[in-house]
Amino acid sequence: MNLNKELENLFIRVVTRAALSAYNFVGKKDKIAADKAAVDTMRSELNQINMKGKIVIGEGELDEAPMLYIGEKLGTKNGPELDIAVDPVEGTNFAAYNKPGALSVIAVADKNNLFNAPETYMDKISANISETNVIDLDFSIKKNIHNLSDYKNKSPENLTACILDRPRHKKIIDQLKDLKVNIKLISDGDVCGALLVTDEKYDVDIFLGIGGGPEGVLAASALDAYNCKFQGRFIFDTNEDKNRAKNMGIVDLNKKYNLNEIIKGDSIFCATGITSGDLVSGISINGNEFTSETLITHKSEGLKKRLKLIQKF
Ligand code: VTB
Repeated sequence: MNLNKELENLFIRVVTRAALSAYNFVGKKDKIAADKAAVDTMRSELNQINMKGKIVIGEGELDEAPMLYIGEKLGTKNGPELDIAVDPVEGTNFAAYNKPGALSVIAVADKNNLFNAPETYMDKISANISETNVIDLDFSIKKNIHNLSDYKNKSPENLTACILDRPRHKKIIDQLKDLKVNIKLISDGDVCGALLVTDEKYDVDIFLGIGGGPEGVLAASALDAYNCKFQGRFIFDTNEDKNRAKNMGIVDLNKKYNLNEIIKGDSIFCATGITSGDLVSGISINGNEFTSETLITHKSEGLKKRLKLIQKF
């Protein structure tokens, strides 16, 4: 097993430092600058880790951000071969406009254990359930809600669904309303949205809808540690998307992926708050020290915790 306890601290440091770099651009109305700051810091921090790391989920193409690109090799080359998924600033709008919920996120697994996903949209569903066939991307909204209602022994009026506030979700939202399900609309940040099912304190029973594919893979790695269910199906609209997917080895473009086809074996997931949100608090600065909060999961260790750190610059 390659993912030892020592690596936890190293990856916490990567996202903590990336969040601190992005924090300098909070409220400056410049998404690209915030992203670039986090990307540059992530790259230099990752390069100091004793590993043969490869980015399998990067960012960039969709919003032309400065990127840690898919296939990029990182680390000192002395150490385990690892697959790395990053979203240096998840919720660049949140950071740029000083809104709650901007995160710096990373997920790491052994080589070939993390899905190599193209930069495209993904239809997603997640819930905190242990049985199969309760929720499914191929079920109607009505069936998913009724199954969930039976499973949780809660009437639909007492269920809450989280979904990105987008015109493309109008039909789903209308169906949820008809079923009298409570709706938590989020403007961005669906890594966090998908993870709100993990703990009853967030009062979210199901996460649904179409968001970024990379964000889906990142969320899946944390949901695995929480033993939650997740399914995703990539959406390839253009021929360019389809060709890119084929070049990445995706044969069946309509395939529905279950969680353990996206992330296998052990994994570490870390998300540090840039601005405070539902999952974690953001960076705060006091003199020559800064405080950060990171949600960390490590599947094989059964680790799921929030870690507050006060560090010198
Ligand atoms: C989501 C969300 C991101 O993009 O994936 C969303 O997690 C989906 O894309 O924070 P659209 O905005 O195009 O609908 C973000 O909101 C921004 O990357």
